[in-house]
Amino acid sequence: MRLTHISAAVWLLISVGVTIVYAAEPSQPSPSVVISVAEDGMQRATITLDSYSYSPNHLIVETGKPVELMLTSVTTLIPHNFIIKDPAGNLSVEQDVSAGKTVIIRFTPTQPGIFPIYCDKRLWPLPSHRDKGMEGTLEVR
Ligand SMILES: [Cu+2]
Repeated sequence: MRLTHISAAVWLLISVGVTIVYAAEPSQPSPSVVISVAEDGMQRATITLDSYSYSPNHLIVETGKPVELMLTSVTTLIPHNFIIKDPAGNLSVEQDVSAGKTVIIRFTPTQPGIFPIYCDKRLWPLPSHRDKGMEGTLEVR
């Protein structure tokens, strides 16, 4: 490789790196995911739990079909949970996820609607994880 090629490659790497950092930096857009229905009828997705976020954090599913979520914590110390509470009582999910652990949960949404997802852990007197941005949305269509 000639020197010009090398410097071009370095320049490319640097500009790609800068682009990625820039894109990830300001006001993180909430990634939304339409969860597809597998052949067995299950709507499967993997959610990464970090301090203090779910990724993706906007899940779109179909009514009346089972949902299977693999909740994967990538934290080394801080425990989190995954809560979905429908005020009307049609949907109630509450799952603890210890640091670094993976848990699979299953539920079937029976009513369309938009339901908040959140982590209610907190280290008193600090704000709850939800207040620090650990929240999302389950959209049942
Ligand atoms: Cu949390």
